[in-house]
Amino acid sequence: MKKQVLALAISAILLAACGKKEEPAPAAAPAEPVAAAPAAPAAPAGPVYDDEKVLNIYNWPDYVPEGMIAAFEKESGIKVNYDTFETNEALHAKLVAGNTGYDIVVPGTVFAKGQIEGGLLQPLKKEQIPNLANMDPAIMATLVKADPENKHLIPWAWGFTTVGINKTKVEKALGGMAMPENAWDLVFKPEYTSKLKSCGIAYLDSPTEIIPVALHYIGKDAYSNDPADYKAAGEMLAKVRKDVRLFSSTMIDDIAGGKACVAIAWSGDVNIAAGRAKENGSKDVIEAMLPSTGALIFFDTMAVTKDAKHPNNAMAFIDFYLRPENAALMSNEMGYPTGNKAGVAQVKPEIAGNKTIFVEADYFAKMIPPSSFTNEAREAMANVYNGFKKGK
Ligand code: SPD
Repeated sequence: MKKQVLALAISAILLAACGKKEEPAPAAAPAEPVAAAPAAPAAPAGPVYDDEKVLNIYNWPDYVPEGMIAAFEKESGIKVNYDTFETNEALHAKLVAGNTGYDIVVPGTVFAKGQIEGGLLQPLKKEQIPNLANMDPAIMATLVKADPENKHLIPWAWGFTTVGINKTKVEKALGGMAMPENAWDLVFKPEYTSKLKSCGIAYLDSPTEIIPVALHYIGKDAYSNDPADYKAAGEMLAKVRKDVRLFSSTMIDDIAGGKACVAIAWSGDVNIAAGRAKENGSKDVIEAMLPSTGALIFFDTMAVTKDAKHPNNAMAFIDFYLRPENAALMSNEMGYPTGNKAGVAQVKPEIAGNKTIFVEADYFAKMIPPSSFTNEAREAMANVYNGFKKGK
């Protein structure tokens, strides 16, 4: 309720600032259409579907609320084939190879910029996505760097790459040693990693997940294009390699199941792990950290492939996903913030109040905003990462 009052207050301020007054809506539409002005394409009366009632979606694992796909299938009569990929690199390779067979894909904006420029994604038919109006304009504005004019991408969710810990186990493994002020020390500083290796250190298994946060840790630009910076990141990482137990992109069970007590992981996945551990009867405290030097923000976005066979079904699904109640489900069940302004009002108070999901403005200001990688930077990152992983 508080949020609604706030939203009303904000729109009142905006209206006042524009010098506009709200006009009462007309009681009824005119019986006969008045001469139509050639304006924006008219929105169809309802969803438009392709003849073949199929939709192929390619998304990250553990990223869709239970029952959401089934609800869309029931309502639309469309059969959804839902596959998952674990890294942006894997999705990118498929898109570059072409003929993916997928209609909707969910790249991070860090990769999507190049995919748009390379013609791998098609513009959205916005007239078929009326619920686009529910998106937060501030969030849409952040995508413009990757997608000028917001033609191709709509956020699925956003979150941040951070340090996730099983606090109970970490405190035990550290013995009397105090927790560091900067949580990144737990995964990058030998003083800590040498102790935490006993309960398990896990890293996300992808160059573009690890190298940017390593660069940030050593004081470099997380999206640097300077080869000397990559070399320095590799040198820092080499010092902790022997302490890293596993590389994984499906970290939820690794953390919840006790294979890792500390991980470089995605915020929402750590929150899911905390819930799963509880469900399994564990009393351990699992937390997504807010490192003092900031965490790396990401946006995962829905996009339609250039050769999608079911583009209309794709638009219909996107519109369905953008309903406020569905957007709210994403945050309530998956622990990732939605960029859907209308949906935020329906998020449960305990989720809306969780600072590791909806981070507070002062921490948000410290975070590392998303950018994008050039092909050269990606190659350099892959070389450093592969050397690190092999222990060379
Ligand atoms: N449970 C899967 C969450 C997907 C997160 N995508 C992260 C992309 C970060 N670059």
